[in-house]
Amino acid sequence: MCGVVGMVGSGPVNQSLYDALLVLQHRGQDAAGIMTCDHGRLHLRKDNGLARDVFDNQHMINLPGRMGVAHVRYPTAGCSSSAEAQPFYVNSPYGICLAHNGNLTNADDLKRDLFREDRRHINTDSDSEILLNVFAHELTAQTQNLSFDENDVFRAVSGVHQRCRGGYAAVAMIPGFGVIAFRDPNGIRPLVFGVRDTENGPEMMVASESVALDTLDFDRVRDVDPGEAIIFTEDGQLHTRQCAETWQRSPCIFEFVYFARPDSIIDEIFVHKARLRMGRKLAKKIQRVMSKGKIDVVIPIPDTSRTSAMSLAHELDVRYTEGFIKNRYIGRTFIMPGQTVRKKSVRQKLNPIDVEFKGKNVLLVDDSIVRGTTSRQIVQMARDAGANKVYFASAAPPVRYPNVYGIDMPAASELVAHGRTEQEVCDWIGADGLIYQDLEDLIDAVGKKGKTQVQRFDTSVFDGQYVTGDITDAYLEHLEACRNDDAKTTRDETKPVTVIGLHNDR
Ligand code: PIN
Repeated sequence: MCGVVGMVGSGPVNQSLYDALLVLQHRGQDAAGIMTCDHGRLHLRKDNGLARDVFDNQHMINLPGRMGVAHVRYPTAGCSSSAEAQPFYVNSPYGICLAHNGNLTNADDLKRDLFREDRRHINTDSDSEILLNVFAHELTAQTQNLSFDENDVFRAVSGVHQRCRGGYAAVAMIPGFGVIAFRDPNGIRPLVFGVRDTENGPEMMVASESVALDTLDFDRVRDVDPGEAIIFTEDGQLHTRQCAETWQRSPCIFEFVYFARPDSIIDEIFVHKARLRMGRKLAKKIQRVMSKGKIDVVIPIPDTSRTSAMSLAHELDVRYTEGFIKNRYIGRTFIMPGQTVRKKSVRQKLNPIDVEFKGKNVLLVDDSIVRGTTSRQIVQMARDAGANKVYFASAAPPVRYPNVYGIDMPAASELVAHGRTEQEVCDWIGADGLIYQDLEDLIDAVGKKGKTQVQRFDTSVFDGQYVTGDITDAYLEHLEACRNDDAKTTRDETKPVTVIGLHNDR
């Protein structure tokens, strides 16, 4: 998952972009980048690491200008070298830079077409570079001479929609023109924009999550519609247009389960409230499947699940307490010569408060169970702390299928619920009972039909139904081969930092 921001200001935008990245940091901790434009000259700083480590005072001084785009990365497609940090830049036409959240599901075909038909070289494994080049090519195709305007840009975005498949929320910038933002025709990844008044005039910002607008005192105007493009021109005009022939609002439901900050609003749905409703729905299920009085205390697994665990406990009328303390300061793992890296244990991140477990029947609540490895260790920690019975509740249904739209999830074979029944997962994590949210309840909790503008959620990780309709078994097999742990290890060990030269897959 990644976070994107774009801004046109009435003064320098570097500080606001940086501040926005800090509140979007939960969307990606792997790399950060800011590109600004000052008097037609682009300035870039990007590197691997957290935003607070990537930018120092001198970098900020070197990012002048009244418009810019920024990005925090969580690797999905491609790898995690600093050369693949974003924004990306291409010099023709006009000079365009772009930052992207999502994943293109036809990236291989696009890459081949870009080379064979458009004569464009892609120098990384990142699908964001592909998206940028498709956009650049489409803009070239729209413009006959030096001048261009927003109509050309909107037509270029239409061209992107016709060629690209998958999930994408992108921000781009063209020197002397402005900032452009667009969202895929299914609106899988979030994108929202707002305005703020300053003594020097109005400013406009577009970001992955509304929390970035809130904390910087922008008034949220609305979500960018699926398929829509918006333009903030350098001189402060706003242009919007629907660029897709057909579109539907079908956001990824996992944003609500876990990824988005609870204080964000996505497609007019308050994430915090959606999580409260998840807890209430789950409580109702627990009442249906478990006899009363079996649970003494509800304990959340920090942090995301707190909201739903709280409403769940309230609905069950069972005591809620914190039982695990999370260490906020997880340090680096130092690699000593001749030693292999030991994965940090869950125990180093979470420590139980024994008195809350001793002799009690506890219900642990988490937002989801993905690999199950953490859940298993936590169940054991609860037992070691003296719990009598350890029940486990997941605010999301079993995750059985991989995500193809930009959430960095393991290969299907590494998902604990893939090919296992709920009872088998329960046995695997070692719990005395496991209660999963039903998918219908999750959908109702996030956005009941008719009560929101959402036509359909992307629930593919739970039911294998991919909203773009283009996901074949062959694609999933390819993904399995790229994503499983063995493949990752080999790739990380053999991959050069910068990829130069021709690729074989053309
Ligand atoms: C972690 C949120 N959440 C915890 C992410 C663990 C799955 N895991 C998904 C549960 S936090 S496992 O709240 O943001 O800190 O099933 O893969 O073991």
